[in-house]
Amino acid sequence: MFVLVIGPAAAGKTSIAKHLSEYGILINLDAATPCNNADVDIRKWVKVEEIQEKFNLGINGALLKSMELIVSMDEWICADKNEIKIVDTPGQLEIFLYHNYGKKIVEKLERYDVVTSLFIVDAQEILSIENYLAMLAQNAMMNLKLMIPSVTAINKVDLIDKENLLKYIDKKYLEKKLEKGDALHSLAKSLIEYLEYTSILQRPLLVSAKTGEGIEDLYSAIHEVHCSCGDIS
Ligand SMILES: Nc1nc2c(ncn2[C@@H]2O[C@H](COP(=O)(O)OP(=O)(O)OP(=O)(O)O)[C@@H](O)[C@H]2O)c(=O)[nH]1
Ligand SMILES: [Mg+2]
Repeated sequence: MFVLVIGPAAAGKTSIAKHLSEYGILINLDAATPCNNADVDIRKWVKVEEIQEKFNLGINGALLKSMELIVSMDEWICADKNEIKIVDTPGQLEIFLYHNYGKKIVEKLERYDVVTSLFIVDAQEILSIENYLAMLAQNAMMNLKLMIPSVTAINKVDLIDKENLLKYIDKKYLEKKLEKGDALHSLAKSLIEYLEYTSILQRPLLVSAKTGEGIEDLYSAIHEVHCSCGDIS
């Protein structure tokens, strides 16, 4: 199985990917950031700083161009079906939410093995109902765009008051808070139901790449998806 690690900038994708690579193979698809520990580093073929110069682009344009090049090549794909392949991606979320590169990568990888996504968010950014629900909405959009199973992990829990965060993860608490409301509240409520229906896991996992907290549970969750996708015995 390929695990596409996706999420906003600096959420901790690379740090989590490094932890998970203990269980499999690490592929770095971030052409802007070298990754020494990666088994396959896209920068062997595509470097953002060279693209900037060659095509006279700014950093964001060059990152998008790098994705265009990446989807057009196969050299970086490691196709060993017996391994879990962790694929680290750049923090420019619009690659997946707005452009079609994410879907193209998924379609490419699906020719070799099943693909799931691991959506990483920074716990510090979701410490209000509004922010938490907006994160769920992004997660839902990602699922819609990529149409693959998804696991969500809330990272950097070492930096927050966990009790505070756990309130938002409780469906009953959220529903109560959204009881009397306008169309936006209804949308938010429907979103919770949608995710409950679609997510393999009903709750996002709380992890810390810094302390290692929750990483084993995260691996188990991924492994569960792996088994339910039917490609291991
Ligand atoms: N305290 C704490 N810091 C973390 C944790 N995970 C990552 N960091 C720090 O957050 C920063 C960003 O981590 P990265 O793993 O590079 O995040 P990323 O999502 O790969 O970043 P981009 O690829 O640039 O989008 C680094 O300084 C990490 O050391 C965590 O669980 N706790
Ligand atoms: Mg990274």
